Amino acid sequence: MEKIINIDKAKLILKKGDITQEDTQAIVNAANPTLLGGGGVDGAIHSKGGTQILQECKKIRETLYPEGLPTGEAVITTGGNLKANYVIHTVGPICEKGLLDKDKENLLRKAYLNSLKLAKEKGIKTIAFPSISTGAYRCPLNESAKTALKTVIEFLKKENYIQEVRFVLFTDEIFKVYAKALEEIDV
Ligand code: AR6
Repeated sequence: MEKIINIDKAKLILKKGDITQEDTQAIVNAANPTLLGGGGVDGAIHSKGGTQILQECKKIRETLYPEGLPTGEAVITTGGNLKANYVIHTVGPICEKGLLDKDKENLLRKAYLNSLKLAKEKGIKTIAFPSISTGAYRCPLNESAKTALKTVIEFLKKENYIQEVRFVLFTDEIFKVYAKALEEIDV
């Protein structure tokens, strides 16, 4: 299951898969403010990536973010034992009532955008994202998919640095929602 479109010179790819297996230069982690791990994609990245990632996250907490990483911000560590060289850790919003209101939408947008900006700063040209905030953080899949895709497409249209962005979606159902959302967006 894969869908590929061109945005100027870059490729935008939707695929079904496990993000810990991706060979992009960076993969993005849907973390929480502690940066110390958790369930879902965060748990999978830490367990497959090994302890080096956690050590670096602890360092970041001690130095840059003693009170935790604020929602919408992003930080980078190496990829440990993963194929990817780097992991970009970001925190999406929590949608308590399953609603993506304007504030939450803006925070979700920031999580994608700050991850892309950080990738560019570090010279990363290929990056893979999971569907941030749509698991444990309970944001609605369809609206979150649209926000995610629009944010990435806008960035790729403005910037020529990043060559490939992959959305790595964990189930058939999530893949289908993203594929439909992409069809509904004016690219
Ligand atoms: N590859 C790709 N996608 C995955 C994988 C994987 N290996 N595993 C799960 N997903 P979630 P959130 C999908 O809950 O909603 C953690 O405990 C999953 O199906 O991982 O941002 C953190 O520590 C869903 O579509 O992240 C935080 O506390 C998507 O990844 C909290 O969860 C996001 O689900 C963050 O919640």
